[in-house]
Amino acid sequence: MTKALLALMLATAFAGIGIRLGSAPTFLGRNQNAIPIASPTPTPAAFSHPLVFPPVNTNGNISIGIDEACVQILDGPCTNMWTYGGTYPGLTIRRPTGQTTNVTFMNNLGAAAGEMTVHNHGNHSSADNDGQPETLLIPTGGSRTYTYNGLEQGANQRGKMQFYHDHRMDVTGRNVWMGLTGMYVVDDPADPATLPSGAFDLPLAIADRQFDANNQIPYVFNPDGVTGDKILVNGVYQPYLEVGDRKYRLRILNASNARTYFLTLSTGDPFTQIGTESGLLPVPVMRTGMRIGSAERLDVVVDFAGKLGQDVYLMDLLTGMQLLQLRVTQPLVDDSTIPSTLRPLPNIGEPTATRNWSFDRTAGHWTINGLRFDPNRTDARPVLGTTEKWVFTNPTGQAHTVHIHDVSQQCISRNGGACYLYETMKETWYLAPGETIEVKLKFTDHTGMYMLHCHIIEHEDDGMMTQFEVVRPPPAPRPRPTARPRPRPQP
Ligand SMILES: [Cu+2]
Repeated sequence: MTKALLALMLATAFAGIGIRLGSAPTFLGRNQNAIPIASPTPTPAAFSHPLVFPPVNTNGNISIGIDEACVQILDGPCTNMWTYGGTYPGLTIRRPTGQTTNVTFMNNLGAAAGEMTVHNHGNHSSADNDGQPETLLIPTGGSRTYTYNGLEQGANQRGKMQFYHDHRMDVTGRNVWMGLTGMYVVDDPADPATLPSGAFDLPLAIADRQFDANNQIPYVFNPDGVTGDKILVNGVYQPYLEVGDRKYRLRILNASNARTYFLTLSTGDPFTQIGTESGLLPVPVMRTGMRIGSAERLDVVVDFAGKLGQDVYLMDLLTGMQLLQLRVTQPLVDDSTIPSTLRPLPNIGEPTATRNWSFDRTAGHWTINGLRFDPNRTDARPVLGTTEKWVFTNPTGQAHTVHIHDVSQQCISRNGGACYLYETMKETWYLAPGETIEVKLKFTDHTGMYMLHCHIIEHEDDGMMTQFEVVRPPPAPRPRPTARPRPRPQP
């Protein structure tokens, strides 16, 4: 029997539809990130708190304070966090594509937190607005405005769910753990209008935390990844949501520092995956289980038709935990449909150069091609306007999530064979031990420095990051002047 099947049987045995459990079943998963479940802290009764959504701002000019706030997560004392605007997750930015957005962040944290930098993950930002880890920082007591023009190669950026988070060199793990994460939805009129929208379009950030006896979340760096035994959805532990008997679009972000999930529905029903972190897929893909590594996104539709009166659980198979209870309480008319074709991939041409990136373990540290991050070293200088093939390998015993800044990438092959149907275009790739993935990417619009790293954030902070600089093409050689006949002396 496979481990996954065993976990599935255990999970479904405790998570039958319509059964509300007094407390969540907890199983020690076999994944490398799992830790024993021991909870000295007051814990809300399972599914006693409603799912909440962070405030949404749709304006072209947005100001966000990087503020300390005490956030009510568990019962008992509130949890001191570092936040974008006072909530966890932070303020959700929701903007139409093709429109310029200016976001000003004010660093109101104490001096001990240090300078901050904000990366709009998945956005096609100019280098200066990409949240550089060691330059263009937001000083304590100061502010910085990031400008996103919403364009890519002369057209609108594709609709998708991005997210923004801290990216400061060496301490990104601490800063994200303390709460510096927010969602960022780009709406695109070129996407099918019949997909579930409005109140039926729900962004969900899943993230784990370890709480102490006072409900605080002290961060203890562990280069193998920092995890916790409480899995939160939009900052709530085991929330419930009342839904209607119709289709819903769930935009799922793994906002955890390190933990991987394997998501299922307690009913065994499939998700219809319509998109990735880089926008809609060419065609929808039905999936009964979905692995999601740190920083990956899954854009899915779930249909609750015929489930009126039932409770459906969003499950994590790796821990056996129920993450979210969906109570199907309202009869609703469903006018949404999922078209059989969604969005074709953009044509980015064929690669003219190949680069190899090995996500390594070297001298006790996480490295790329054997080297730890050094802001004074640049490992690639691709030329603006060209397409390259990048090959990622993982010779280590741990999984990595490979994240490339600047532009999305299209999958060429996985392990020498076909790519999964649901990973046509992405910017964060799950690379299990021993795996190889080939992608192609075209460097458009912006020159300058961009990051390439593992998004298991402690791997990144330990050194599994490098940078590449998109450069202008070399000037074309000047045409040689054609030799002209010498004037002949007149007789
Ligand atoms: Cu890694």
